[in-house]
Amino acid sequence: MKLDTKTIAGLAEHLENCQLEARDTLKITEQHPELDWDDAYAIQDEILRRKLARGGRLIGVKAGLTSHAKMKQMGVSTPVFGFVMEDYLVPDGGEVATQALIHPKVEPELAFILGKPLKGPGCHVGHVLAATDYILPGIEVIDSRYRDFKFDLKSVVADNTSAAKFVIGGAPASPVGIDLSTLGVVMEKNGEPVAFGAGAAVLGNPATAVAMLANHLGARGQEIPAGAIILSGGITEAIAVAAGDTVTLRVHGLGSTSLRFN
Ligand code: OOG
Ligand code: MG
Repeated sequence: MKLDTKTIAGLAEHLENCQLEARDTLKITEQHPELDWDDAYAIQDEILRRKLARGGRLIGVKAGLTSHAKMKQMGVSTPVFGFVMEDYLVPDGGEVATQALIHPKVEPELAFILGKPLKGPGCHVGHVLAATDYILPGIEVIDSRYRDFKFDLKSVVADNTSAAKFVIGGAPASPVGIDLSTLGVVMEKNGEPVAFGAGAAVLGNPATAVAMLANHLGARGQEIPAGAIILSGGITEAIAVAAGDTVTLRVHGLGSTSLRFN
């Protein structure tokens, strides 16, 4: 750790206020170039602590930058991990208030819902499939608090990996017996297909991203509890949206989920 507790608390407060007030900020590494990975996750943890202290409920975790399309779009090279709160979840077919966001983008993802807890280290795809109750289509709405969505990995980790809103829905299915690599996804904006892919875009198999997430948390003494929702990461690059847009994600054999920006 390079930053002291007071600086970490101050940066967490700043980033969370940007989220709550829908205003952007400069990358925090500009002011604190010495910031390391532990500092970045400590800032993220402090944002979570603030939300829990106000009565917020943690309902899941997310992996991000798990596909080459996303890494290329953002100019980075390793996955990152974050959390999602109950008030990030939009009902299937529901509305998102665009005014409460800075510059939202949508990503097609697979959501894993755990029936059993998952704990690293040593977690692999087999453990993930055995612990997963069902998978579902999920659309993540990301909204980096950084100006023009420009960041480096440590800044985006501190900003809880741009997490803002998400929707899940469709037809739940056990992942056992489904080839997650060839599972096809189509994301539509206002009825037009705008992004296509298959599960393999995410580290060869989205369950690998979930295993990495469990190992990341395990290294920090945490487990992913039963019932948690896990977003495994965008399969394609993220698509910008504006008020008036409707976005639908169709996943082969798993139905569809959608949301609308008002
Ligand atoms: C970081 C979060 C990326 C994903 O699924 O790849 C992410 C960002 O691109 O703002 O959630
Ligand atoms: Mg995502």
